Amino acid sequence: MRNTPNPKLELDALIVGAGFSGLYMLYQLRRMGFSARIYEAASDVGGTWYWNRYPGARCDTESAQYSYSFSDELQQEWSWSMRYAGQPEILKYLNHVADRFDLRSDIVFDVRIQSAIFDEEKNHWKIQTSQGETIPARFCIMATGCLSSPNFPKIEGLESFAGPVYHTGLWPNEEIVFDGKKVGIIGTGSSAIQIIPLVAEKAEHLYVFQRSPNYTIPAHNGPLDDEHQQKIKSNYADIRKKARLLPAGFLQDYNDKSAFDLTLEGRQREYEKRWAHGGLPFLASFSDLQYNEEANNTAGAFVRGKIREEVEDPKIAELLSPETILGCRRLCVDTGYYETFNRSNVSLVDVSKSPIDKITAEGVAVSGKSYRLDSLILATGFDAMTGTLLRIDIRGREGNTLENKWISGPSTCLGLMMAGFPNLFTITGPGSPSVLTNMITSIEQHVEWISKCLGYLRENDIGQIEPTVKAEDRWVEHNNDLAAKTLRYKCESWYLGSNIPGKPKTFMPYIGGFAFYAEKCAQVASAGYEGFMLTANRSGDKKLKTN
Ligand code: N01
Repeated sequence: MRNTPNPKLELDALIVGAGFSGLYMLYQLRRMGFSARIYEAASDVGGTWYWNRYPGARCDTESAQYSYSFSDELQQEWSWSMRYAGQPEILKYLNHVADRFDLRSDIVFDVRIQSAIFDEEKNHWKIQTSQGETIPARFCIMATGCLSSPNFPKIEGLESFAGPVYHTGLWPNEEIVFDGKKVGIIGTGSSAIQIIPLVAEKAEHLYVFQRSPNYTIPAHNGPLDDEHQQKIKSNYADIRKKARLLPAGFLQDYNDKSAFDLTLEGRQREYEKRWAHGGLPFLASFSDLQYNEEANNTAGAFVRGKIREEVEDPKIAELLSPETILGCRRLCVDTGYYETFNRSNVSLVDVSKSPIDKITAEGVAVSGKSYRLDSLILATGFDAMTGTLLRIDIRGREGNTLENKWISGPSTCLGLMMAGFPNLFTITGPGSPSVLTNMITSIEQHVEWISKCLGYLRENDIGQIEPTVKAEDRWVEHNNDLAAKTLRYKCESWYLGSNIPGKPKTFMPYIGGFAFYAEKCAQVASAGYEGFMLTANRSGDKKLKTN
């Protein structure tokens, strides 16, 4: 069943965003006969994978698992070319999904949602677009992604730079030529670690302005051969099922031993094995790496040893070596990062002790020294998890704003809904496992929970759902307690909002693991949405559409 494009008619659900979450949400709601439409600020589908098209952008979760599981036909017919897919291939996949399930006819592109205001009398959300339209919808579903508001650093003179400035999270849809250019890059997080080796191959000179070094594990990326793909495809059901029972929602080799169950040699062997395998499973080398600082130090020391082996100049190796807790900040995965610093056309500029003074028309000034540049890349991250939601003027009951509710940090029930904001859902919102898991596993779980919930409301003639303040407070407290027991709480990171000046310090993603979380969500639903207030439809309320 299709929507009418008439913006004045009340939709059952308006979905914001056409990335992995929004596309699957639309697919599910349509199947259930609801009227639903996506509004998307970009000109096409893709979400994160639409905007982050910088050279080297690549997913660091293996392709076979970083993909939808909801349609066996889809997972059987699609073949990934590489162990870790690059951004162009992931975008192609999402375009394929949109076409295969004929989703585009219910997506409005190039329109940004500016506000969502709950109308208590009419029991619907009034959602205003950048085109000046106001669309009424019973449910508003924020599929806005966790990392979709780029962070532009407040450095004096940034706007005065004469050459082009690119942010990795807003990369232009055209080839950018760095050949023969003097290029500067600010930042050394996951995005920078991916783009640096590629720009270094082209630029006359690349200056990397590093405030803090990060740990990165080699990807050892390579083509996926047919035999391996067939093996995965014939075991897909089992792989997905097992992944959902694990904390990261991702099937990998977890070691349940402590780092101190082994001798120094045994431990080194385990780390060498993991280093040779590559990628994020390095963090699963031992069960106590995220809880015991001493155990964690053994992993950090191992990686620092690798940096010293790979980087020829000991001073540069030292600067690239973090002394922090491994995995406290998001662990990075790279292809050729450390050896890039052996190139004669790459300079590492330490801005840890003395920050960038200013940016001028000619370049970047640090400690009184000027670096002349033709182009500048900002790999300075995102206002993660809350930034995009707060950019929309969201007002719930009695006109209360989300901004005001979250003034001391985000609070949600299960990362899915907020007290005072009835019928408003967030997919992978703060308080959900999201960025600490395979995003696709988490997205599918959220979409399925929300779809079932809407089905339940329709069947039972319920007009509103909203968490109680008590249930929300309990969830926030539970996550804070868990987070405080882990080492992730012990450093400045975007998980805590520390990368954005003035952002309240709260551990935003849910840290209790995907399996526990999904079980909890299922229990809540099967107990008739325990912790949520359900209000019957009033006589004048529009009935939700049925198949
Ligand atoms: O952003 P970041 P990102 N002066 O916030 C520096 C996901 N992701 O885009 O660390 C100087 O990690 C800042 O320095 P510091 C992944 O979840 C996934 O790289 O604050 N430097 C830091 O080095 C990831 O974690 C994939 O001292 C300044 C950098 O900018 C998340 O996205 C690929 C500065 C920001 O690093 C974000 O990664 C890419 C200043 N004023 C991203 N301001 C894959 O799947 C900021 N910095 C592989």
